[in-house]
Amino acid sequence: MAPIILSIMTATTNSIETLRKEALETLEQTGEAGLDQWRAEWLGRQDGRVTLLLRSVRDQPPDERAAFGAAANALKNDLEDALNQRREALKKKQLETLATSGAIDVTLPGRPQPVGRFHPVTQTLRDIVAVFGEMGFRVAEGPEVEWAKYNFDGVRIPEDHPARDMWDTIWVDKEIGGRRDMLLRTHTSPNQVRVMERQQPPIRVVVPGKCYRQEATDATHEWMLTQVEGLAVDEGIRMSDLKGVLYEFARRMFGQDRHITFHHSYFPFVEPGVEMAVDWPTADGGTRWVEILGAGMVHPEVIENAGFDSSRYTGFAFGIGVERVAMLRWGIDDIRHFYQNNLRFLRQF
Ligand code: FA5
Repeated sequence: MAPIILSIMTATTNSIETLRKEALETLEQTGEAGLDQWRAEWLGRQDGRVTLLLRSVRDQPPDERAAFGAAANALKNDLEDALNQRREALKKKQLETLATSGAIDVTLPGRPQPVGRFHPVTQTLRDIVAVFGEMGFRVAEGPEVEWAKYNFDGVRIPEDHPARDMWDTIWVDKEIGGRRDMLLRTHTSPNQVRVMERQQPPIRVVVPGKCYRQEATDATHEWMLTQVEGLAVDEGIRMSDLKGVLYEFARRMFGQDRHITFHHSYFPFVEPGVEMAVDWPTADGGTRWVEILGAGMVHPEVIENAGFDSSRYTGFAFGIGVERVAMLRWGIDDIRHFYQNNLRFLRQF
């Protein structure tokens, strides 16, 4: 090493060019395995030849120092670039040799990278929420494990009301004194109460989420289902507003040619109550109505319970069955496909 250091100490800009030549020539002859060693010899942090050269700048005569420093720095950068290029070139050559020697069959199809995607029900849920978002509805959320006070009492389904039979409930707690309090929500309607508890009119929200019912499953019924609750409360809200909003939703979701129908229905927390159905093509070429949501004008008592004056404020509410919407959208004939985790089914969406 000693003679090299000596020669560097006395190096001039000219001898920098000599060094460059030597470094590049040896690099050209260095194979993959020797590249690290080449790097250590020329660019090593401690005693690489170019490092020492850079360190010797201060020993140059003052009027040569600037030019010398610049040339030495340029050399360092050039050698780093050359090293990277050499690495790339060697790698490329290696691949080419592998390919032409037959060790790799370049005509084989590549291995597909599996791409994740949203479950069809999640996709539909997001689209529904987006449609209402465009109409000025904000998104709120509520718990899946719910109190009877919100799931039933708050929406006018008292303990002894026959309407409680409408939802066969999955209870979470034990019966205490003939009463149970904690359950898996059977619908998203408890959020009507929860939202009105924390917000003053004007209210315009949608509340998406899972619901659970002790239900015998069939082609259109699951025991776990997804709903999107909608609630609008303000001065002067009328039934025509509800119909207009739901009609617009159906148009945006299913396209212009889909027909919808409203017919009267009973829910204790609305008056009047309706169900909305969409026409669904049947196998024999006809159509039938498929109910996708329940809705109605919020019952004045629910408004009063929330502490609002029902002579001033009116509202509408709806609860959309998301699986049913997804079924209509893609022509799926059995709701049970969604939750059987069959990837051949799920990958289609
Ligand atoms: C309700 O759950 C009411 N909370 C809806 C409502 C909200 C009415 C606000 C008025 C005002 P219903 O049980 O009909 O109503 O369910 C609403 C929708 O959820 C149905 O139209 C249907 O699309 C879907 N649905 C109900 N039960 C099931 C089930 N077992 N499997 C799949 N989807 C279901």
